[in-house]
Parts: sequence; C-alpha cells; structure tokens
Amino acid sequence: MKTALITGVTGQDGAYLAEFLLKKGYFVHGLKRRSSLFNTDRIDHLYQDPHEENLNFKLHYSDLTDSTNLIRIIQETQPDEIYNLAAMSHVKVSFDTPEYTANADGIGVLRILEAVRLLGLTEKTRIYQASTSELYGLVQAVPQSETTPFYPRSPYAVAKMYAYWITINYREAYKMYACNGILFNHESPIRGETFVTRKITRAAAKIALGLQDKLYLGNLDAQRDWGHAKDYVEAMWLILQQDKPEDYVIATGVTTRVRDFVKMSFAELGIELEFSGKEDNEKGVIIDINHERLKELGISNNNLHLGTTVVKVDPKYYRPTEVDLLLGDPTKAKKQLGWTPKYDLQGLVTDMVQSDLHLVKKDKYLAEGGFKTLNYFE
Ligand code: NDP
Ligand code: GDR
Repeated sequence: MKTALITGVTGQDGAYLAEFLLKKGYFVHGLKRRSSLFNTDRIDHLYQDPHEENLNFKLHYSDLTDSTNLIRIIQETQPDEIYNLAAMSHVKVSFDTPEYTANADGIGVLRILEAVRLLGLTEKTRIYQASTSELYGLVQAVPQSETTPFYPRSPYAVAKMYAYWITINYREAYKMYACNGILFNHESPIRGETFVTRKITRAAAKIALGLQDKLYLGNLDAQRDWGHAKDYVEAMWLILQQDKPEDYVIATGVTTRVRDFVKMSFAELGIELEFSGKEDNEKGVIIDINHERLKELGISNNNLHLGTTVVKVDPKYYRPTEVDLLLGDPTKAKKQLGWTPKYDLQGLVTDMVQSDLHLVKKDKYLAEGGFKTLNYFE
C-alpha cells in the first residue's frame, strides 16, 4: 500500500485528491489547520474513526508555517508521495496579507523539501508542488506553456514563483523527484464561495429562488481557462507517476470572460441576461425567462421580471494589478501523461449551478419552516 501525504486536505483540491487516492488504494494522511470552527466539511464523508481497524485515512494538525511540525509528521508517516496543496490561495486577499502569504505559499514548500532532505527521504519521497497559471501574470504570450516567461502580478503569485523555483532547485541540487503542476483555474461545486465562479453560481441560484436581489462583481472582462477540479487532481497524481520528474501545464486550452460565465450560469436556470453600460457602470439585465425550464427545475418565483438588473459592477472587487488573460497549452500533459479532461466548460457550469440550486433550495426550505437563523445569543 502506498502512502500519500496531502497538505491543504480541507481545501477544494485536497478533498478531491484524497478521495481519488483512497480509491486507488493509498493510505492517505491529510494535514489540516486548527480552527475555532470545524473546517472539514469537504472531507467529512471520508472521515474514519481512528479506532477503526483497516484505517486508511488519517488527519493531523499542521501548518505550513511550522517547520518542526512538518518534520515530525513527515518522519512519522514516511510518505511515498507528498502533495503540497496548502496555501493562502486567494489572489485579492494576498494584497491584504502579503507577508503571511509569502511565508505560507513561498517558504511553506521549502520547509517540506528540507524536511524530506534532512530525514534522508530524498530517494523515497516524491513531491508535488501546486504551482499556478498566476505565474504568467502580465501577458507575455498566449497560449501559455511550460516555456512561456513568468511575470507575477500579486503577492500570491510572487510567493508561488519562489515556491516554483525552489522546487526545481531541490530537484537539480539533490536529485529529488519534485515537480510543479502549473495548473490553470479549476473549479467545482466545492470551490470556495469567494472565487468568482462559485460566487456566480451560488448567486444565480439564490436570485432564481428569490433569496438574493443582485450579484456584485469586479472585472467582467478578465479571461480565464476554467477546468473541473476532479480532472485536475488526476493530473497531479499522473505527474508523480512518471519515470522522470518534470513540470507540466494543466489547462483546457479554452478561455472565457467572467461576463460569459455569468451568462452561462443564469442560462442554466432558464434566465437570459444582456449586459450594457461600460466599466464601473456595467449591468446585467434579464431579457428572457424560460418558464418551462424553471418549472422543470422546480423553481417558482413570481418576482422574476424582464428588465430587472441582477448583476452590477462594484469596483471594490478590482485588484491593484490584474491578470487579464489566461489561456493554457496542455499539449505536453496530454502527450506525456496521457491526461484528458472529462469536463468541458458547459459541463462545469451545469455541475456547479445544479449543485448550488440544490443547496439553496435546502436553505429556502429551512427558512420557510421557520429555521432561518440559529442565534446562539438570544
Ligand atoms: P483552497 O483555498 O480551497 O484550499 C487551500 C487549503 O490550504 C485549505 O485546506 C486551507 O486550510 C489550507 N491552508 C491555508 N493556509 C495554510 C497554512 N498556513 N498551513 C496549512 N494549511 C493551510 O485552494 P484549492 O484547493 O483551490 O487549491 C489548492 C492549491 O492549488 C493551492 O496551493 C492553490 O494556491 C493552488 N492552485 C489552485 C488553483 C485553482 O484554480 N483552484 C489553480 C492553481 C493553483 P483551511 O481549509 O483551514 O482554510
Ligand atoms: P483567480 O480566481 O484570481 O484567477 O485565482 P478568482 O476566481 O478569484 O478570479 C478570477 C477573475 O475574476 C475576476 N473577478 C472576480 N473575482 C472574485 N474573486 N470576485 C469577484 O467578485 C470578481 N469579479 C471579477 C478577478 O478579477 C479575476 O480576474 C484562482 C485561485 O484559485 C488561485 O489560487 C489560483 O492560483 C488561480 O486561480 C489559478
């Protein structure tokens, strides 16, 4: 039985990867942070009571800023594979917490690489570093491949740039099997609610059901190469199964504007939007409602009207420096890893919108039953 260690196991990718590796027969050690509320929602279905026999999934308290903790856990678990997915992963928030982001996202992987080296595990342990298309930043060329120059545009991307190079340096200096997956944006029904796709699909479902009036967004012109996280965790695993350690771009090769992702999400619910106005004053207005579709989805909301503005721009969501266009070239991954994504953009939108519709219906049902809020202080 192979042993894998996943940092950031409570995040979107950590949860899908843990599920994927457990299905492949791995023993999975997941590292989670201590928090004042439970942070294990995404992996609760995988949880095993530590008293159970035949345990193959175990959680450990950890933090990427604590090297002694990482050394101890790596020594105890002796992993065949480490997937370093933990990070302060929100680009906009990295402008608010730049020093912490550098520590966790930049130096975090150095702590892991050093732990593996100091513990004499360089020949046994393979390391995957979660690198990112944010490294390309200010557009130098499209589509972006393994050879396109980097120009990071946020404290997050600059920290990830250090992590990218230190991974390569340890590979070359100590002959370690350490690789970067340069992953373009990937989303899913369990994507964090403040990333743009999930913010959109959740709001579209709430607006359709009458629980929210408007969706406020930042830059609608940004273009992203969006894939499905389920496909991308498979690529992470493939990257660690090769004869030679190398770095790979993982992307779909299709780019879409935020505005079009909004339109596709509302269309999934039978609501057609048209955008008008420019920059800070741009609006998305309902121009058609497919009542058959609403019925089919079990949505009855008499307050949905043609001409209603449901999307507006709020400049507070703009970034001090923006990444305008990401479009990846996954040729190397397809050829060398044999990686083929199963989801296209429409498949991703459908999966996310349907899942959010289900969750919002549950909220609405509870609210109608008188269980809207639970106030501990009353
Ligand atoms: P999430 O934000 O969903 O998950 C991040 C995980 O890291 C969470 O488990 C979080 O814990 C944990 N974490 C944050 N800070 C620390 C810390 N200091 N010590 C230990 N754990 C910490 O991100 P994703 O799953 O979307 O992304 C996974 C990785 O891939 C990240 O490194 C991200 O930067 C990178 N990436 C993501 C892409 C994407 O489109 N999703 C694209 C390219 C790269 P908690 O749950 O407690 O907050
Ligand atoms: P990104 O993802 O910054 O690409 O980083 P995000 O979904 O946050 O933004 C994508 C684009 O949408 C624009 N945008 C908004 N973004 C957010 N979050 N909220 C808004 O209201 C909004 N309106 C417009 C943004 O300006 C941006 O251009 C993600 C993260 O997962 C990183 O960790 C990862 O490395 C990269 O993807 C690849």
